[in-house]
Amino acid sequence: MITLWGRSNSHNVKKPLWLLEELGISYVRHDVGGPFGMDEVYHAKNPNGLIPTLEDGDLIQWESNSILRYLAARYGDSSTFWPADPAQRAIGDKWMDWQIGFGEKIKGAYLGLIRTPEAQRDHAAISASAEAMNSAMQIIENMLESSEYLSGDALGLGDIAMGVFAYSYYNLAIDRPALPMTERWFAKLQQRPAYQKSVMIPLS
Ligand SMILES: N[C@@H](CCC(=O)N[C@@H](CS)C(=O)NCC(=O)O)C(=O)O
Repeated sequence: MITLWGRSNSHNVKKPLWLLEELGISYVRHDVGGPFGMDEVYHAKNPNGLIPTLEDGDLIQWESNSILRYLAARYGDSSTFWPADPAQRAIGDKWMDWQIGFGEKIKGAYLGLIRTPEAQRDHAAISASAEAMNSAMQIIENMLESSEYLSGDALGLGDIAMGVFAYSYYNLAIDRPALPMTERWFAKLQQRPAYQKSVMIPLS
């Protein structure tokens, strides 16, 4: 049985949760991090003191994108989440690394608007974060003009990593430019039961 450690409202936990749901794998999840804290047993599994951590038999894996790669390689279908052709796999793979930069850009707006009382908000930091995200999303928009998904013709790991952040981007009270291709992609993600279950929860 696979065990996933981490609170369900974390972007980085949502990624493996979504993939586990897409793959139809049985798993148990334990709340760790944020208000749930982390004990010594958890720190022994993940010396970074961060979530998520995945346990599968003797394997203890951390770093959310590395967890995605492991799950896809072990349980995925070579025609979808883990393409056999390295060049095909590389298309989605780069978006997983690109997403790490986006994760930094979203922090100002996410923490400011979701986790900070209104009176204490740093509006300059929120605006700078929104502006940085809007510029980055234009790069996604350009990619999606010639591709159905970030990973190519089908949903792949690049879409999982960025799709989690797209949900937050579209649910934060910020000004956004029109991005028709990105909105089409986001609409397709929202139709997936696995995305609905693991990603589409109120931001907290
Ligand atoms: N690079 C790591 C980053 C993990 C990370 O920053 N996790 C955050 C939540 S998204 C965390 O553990 N925060 C502390 C906490 O929740 O207590 C990954 O992708 O797994």
